[in-house]
Amino acid sequence: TICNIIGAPVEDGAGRPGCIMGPAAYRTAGLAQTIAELGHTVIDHGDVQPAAIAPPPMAHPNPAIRNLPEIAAWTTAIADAVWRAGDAGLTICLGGDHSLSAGSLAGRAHLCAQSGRKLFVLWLDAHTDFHTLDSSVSGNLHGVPLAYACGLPGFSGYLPDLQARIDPANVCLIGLRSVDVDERRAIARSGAITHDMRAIDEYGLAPLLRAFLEQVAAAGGVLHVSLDVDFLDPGVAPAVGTTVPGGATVREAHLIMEMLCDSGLVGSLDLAELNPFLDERGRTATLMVDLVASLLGRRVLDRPTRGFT
Ligand code: DIR
Ligand code: MN
Ligand code: MN
Ligand code: MN
Repeated sequence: TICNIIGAPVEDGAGRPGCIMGPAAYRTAGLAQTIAELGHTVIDHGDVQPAAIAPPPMAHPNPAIRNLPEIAAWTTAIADAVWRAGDAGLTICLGGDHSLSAGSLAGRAHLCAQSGRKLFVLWLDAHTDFHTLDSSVSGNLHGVPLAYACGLPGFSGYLPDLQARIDPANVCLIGLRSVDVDERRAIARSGAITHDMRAIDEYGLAPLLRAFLEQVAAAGGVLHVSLDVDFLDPGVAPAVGTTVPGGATVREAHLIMEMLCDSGLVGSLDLAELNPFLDERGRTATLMVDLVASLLGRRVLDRPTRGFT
């Protein structure tokens, strides 16, 4: 498999600095070597450069909103890089805060609209990131990318217009444990599939994920996976600005990655929100690289798989 790596060192969408160092931390943790050792071809496209921000900055009626022109420039640049990488193999975006996914989802949706393949999204996050510019309370734009990519109202004129939007019915969110009031209403109304931590505790991850993967396969779809570091429990993944207790375990996260690999359905992956400044000796970056290895076929014992062979 050809693995396209795209660095997206955006940090303007997060509440504090540090995500700018994310791509460098993944490279330092040996991401490319790890993927190559599994027998794949790595193409590292380097880091995306946003175009210069055109003054005057666009003002938004919600006074909380921060860094909107910056995120607009990043969204355009990341969408373009993802689109140019094409839809062969696997494209991995190294964040950068989760606002990077506004661009990666827009780029993937554009590719799928051109190829006629149906795009599905697996959102692994403590949060829904389903705010609009009007509903955001924090004003941090890492809270809006999924709503933007699904075409919710109010983004036009502020973030780039979408070539194609994602159908919320094709989105599955897993790991939820911090959802703001307006997001909760909007995600319920959208028709997206939502599994909070309680659902994982009650049923286990495997049946929840299996049902969604069967839906993707039945539709002949391709899957975009967006992995926020805070999906994981802060005890094992401390390097993120918005830790929420009670997250996924190391084994749960590996199980997801192995099942995704076995499905053969994944076309793209975001690694979002890593803040290496908050880490202890790179342990979070190292765990994330190990999870990518499980997605790309690393196994304890031989098992049959349909993906990334
Ligand atoms: C919160 C936190 N809902 C916000 N969102 C985060 O800022 O809108 N998403 N951290 O990953
Ligand atoms: Mn997120
Ligand atoms: Mn999150
Ligand atoms: Mn949020």
